[in-house]
Amino acid sequence: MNILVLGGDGHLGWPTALYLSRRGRHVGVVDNSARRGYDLEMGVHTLVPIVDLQHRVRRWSEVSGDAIDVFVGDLTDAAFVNGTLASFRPDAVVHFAEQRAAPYSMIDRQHAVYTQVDNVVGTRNLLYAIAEHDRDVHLVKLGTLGEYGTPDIDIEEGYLEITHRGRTDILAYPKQPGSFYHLSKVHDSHNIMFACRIWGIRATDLNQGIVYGHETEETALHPDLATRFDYDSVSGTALDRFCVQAVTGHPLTVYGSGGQTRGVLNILDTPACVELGVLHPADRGEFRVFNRFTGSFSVAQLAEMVAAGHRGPVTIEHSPDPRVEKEEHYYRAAHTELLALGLVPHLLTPTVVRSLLAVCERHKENADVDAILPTVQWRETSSTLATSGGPVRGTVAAAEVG
Ligand code: USQ
Repeated sequence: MNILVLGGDGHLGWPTALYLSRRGRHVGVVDNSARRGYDLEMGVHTLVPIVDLQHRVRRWSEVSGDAIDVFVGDLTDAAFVNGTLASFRPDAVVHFAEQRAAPYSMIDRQHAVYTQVDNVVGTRNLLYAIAEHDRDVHLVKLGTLGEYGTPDIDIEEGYLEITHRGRTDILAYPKQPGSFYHLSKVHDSHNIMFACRIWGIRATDLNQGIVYGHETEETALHPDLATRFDYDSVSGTALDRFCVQAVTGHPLTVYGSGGQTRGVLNILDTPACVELGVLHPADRGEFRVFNRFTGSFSVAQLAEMVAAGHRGPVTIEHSPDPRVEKEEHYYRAAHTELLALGLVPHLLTPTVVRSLLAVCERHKENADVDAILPTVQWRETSSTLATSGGPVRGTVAAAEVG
């Protein structure tokens, strides 16, 4: 089976590529190094060092004996997308290649536009390429649980049965996303659903919660196979950030009351969910949505778990929330489809938090505590970061991957 992993140099794309390769799939990785470019732009870096894509792939081939094909290019370049599909001939395309940090998309107008153009145009080029190349190709797309927001009713998997004035239909679940990034995923969902309907292509949207953790069986085989670990205020997510804050003696940065509740997922379950989606493809014309998370926690609970798991003293600090979001709310989201396909989840336990703290402890000399406090304010229409010059499309791809 040929599987093309778009964004295969990123935090989750890389471990997914290795996981699929180790299980005998022929894997191709597409990337333009945009993720590495955001670090350069923001002046931050991954806690755990990573080597460049070509070195990673060569190391994987030595360690496993399996080759991974590399395609360097940008999904907003339609000719590149068409050419890559024609030459690799995938059975499935796994699409991680999007700007995925909510704070990055809220820096200013330029970053909001970049995020939405990059994500939405890239995905639309991909839909056209699949429709023109081979409509049997199964698109497995990384969506987000954040598309739904935090409604005061249960969240379903993609669709909701609605009865209105005596008539009933099953419609796309209402969306109330919380950032221009999350909105870009909503726009993608609409485009994919439409493409499935008009061209009869097949797609699975994996609406993923917040991923925590760092190592997978494959990335642990050699230090050069490590994936990135973000802890800065733009790209780091709550639990990973709290662990780095604890080991560096920084107070844990809970925004507002900390009652914001989210679905979370162990990094070990990310590639497993992707593989389940690939092995059980959607039907032709079907746009299928799976909610991908294995437990839900409030931000305050995550902070308390880190404080309890760390050997030294930890302070939890509640600062005004830089985002516009409900700080206390109802949250219950369905997530049965992947379990029904056979997912055996790795749950968030005190042992898992301690192992995450141990990774942070090992690499804490790399941590830059100046990168921890939030700099992006949702209520403002620009910020001091706007002087950074903006996203650096293309330049890093040439320097680091070429
Ligand atoms: N938060 C804090 N303190 C921090 C960082 C975050 O209290 O230091 C809070 C935020 O205000 C928010 C919650 O923690 O209420 C989650 O924020 P996050 O930065 O951990 O995650 P988020 O911005 O929601 O985005 C992440 C990924 C994104 C993915 C999403 C899934 O970056 O790609 O789509 O999780 S979900 O949250 O379900 O939308």
